[in-house]
Amino acid sequence: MFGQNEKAVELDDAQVAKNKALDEKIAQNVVVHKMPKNYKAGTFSYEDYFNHTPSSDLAKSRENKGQGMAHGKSQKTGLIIVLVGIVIVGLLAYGAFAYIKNPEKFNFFSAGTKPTNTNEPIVPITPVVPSVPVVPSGTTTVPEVIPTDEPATSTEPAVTPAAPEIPQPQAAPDTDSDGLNDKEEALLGTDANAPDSDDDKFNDLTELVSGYNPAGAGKLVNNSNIKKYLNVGYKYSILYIKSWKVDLVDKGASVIFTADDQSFIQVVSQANENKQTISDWYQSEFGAAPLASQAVKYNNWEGIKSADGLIVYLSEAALKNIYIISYTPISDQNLDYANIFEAMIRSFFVEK
Ligand SMILES: [Ca+2]
Ligand SMILES: [Ca+2]
Ligand SMILES: [Ca+2]
Repeated sequence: MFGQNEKAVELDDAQVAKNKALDEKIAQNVVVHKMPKNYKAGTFSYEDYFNHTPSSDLAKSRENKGQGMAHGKSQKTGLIIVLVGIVIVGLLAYGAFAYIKNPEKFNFFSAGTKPTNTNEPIVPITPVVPSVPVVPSGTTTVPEVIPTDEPATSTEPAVTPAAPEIPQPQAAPDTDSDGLNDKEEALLGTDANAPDSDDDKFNDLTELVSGYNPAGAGKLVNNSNIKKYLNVGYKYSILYIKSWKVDLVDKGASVIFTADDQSFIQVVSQANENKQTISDWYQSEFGAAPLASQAVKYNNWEGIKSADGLIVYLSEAALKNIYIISYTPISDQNLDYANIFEAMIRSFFVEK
């Protein structure tokens, strides 16, 4: 009975030892042949690895070694990793120190160049359109064909007329000092840098107020920038700047020539009911006789000029109508078209 028991014990021990050896062998075989799937793929994880390990003791023993797969080389590898870590930490510390000491060196964008900010809206580039040069409205080319029979030599007045007593422009400059300011020269097509634009020995202003073309051959009406206005109802004609706007009021009883700057020259016509001379009309109208210096006489009419020079009252020999020609500048200090006003007065003609 005891022997049986002893044998039974021995058998049990032997069986236990055999089973243990088998277990270990199975466990080793499993470890060798059942590597975690992710390890093969190169993305090893401990969690994955232990989940596939059949023996928790084995997993525990490997965990205790600290580096999992490091096995016997773990100490040497750990030392290398520690050394590399120390070097990296040292480099980072040096970099931080260098940045704090001199941050400018770490600005990788050149001075003045703004780094691209992707948060900023993209502004479309506006193409540069070349500006159109401003050409004075009154400037046009002088007629190309100049008649060979220059009327100026034979029909110019033998005596150069004296400079008219007119209000002198105060705003626009007169570059060539010929009496015509630069704005008037632009309107007439004359040379603002030459006192005698057409080189005929007669000064630009002298030609203008004498009824001749200062920009070329012929009379003033031949100037390409000048046009004749004819009023049929009140039977008169007057020259004006072609580019100016012409407005008729009250069936032509008032005609307004407006310049680009909105200054204007106006002709008002009315019946001379009492057939008065212009001097008598002026006295009855204003209560005082005109001064002799105010009297003006051109073509087929006689007139009285206002003291400020901006209005002329006139009547023709037949004393049928009274005509009033006035200049309204944009300001009293800006009589830019005084010479043109004078030229228009002198061009006024009562038609038959
Ligand atoms: Ca001039
Ligand atoms: Ca000139
Ligand atoms: Ca001339």
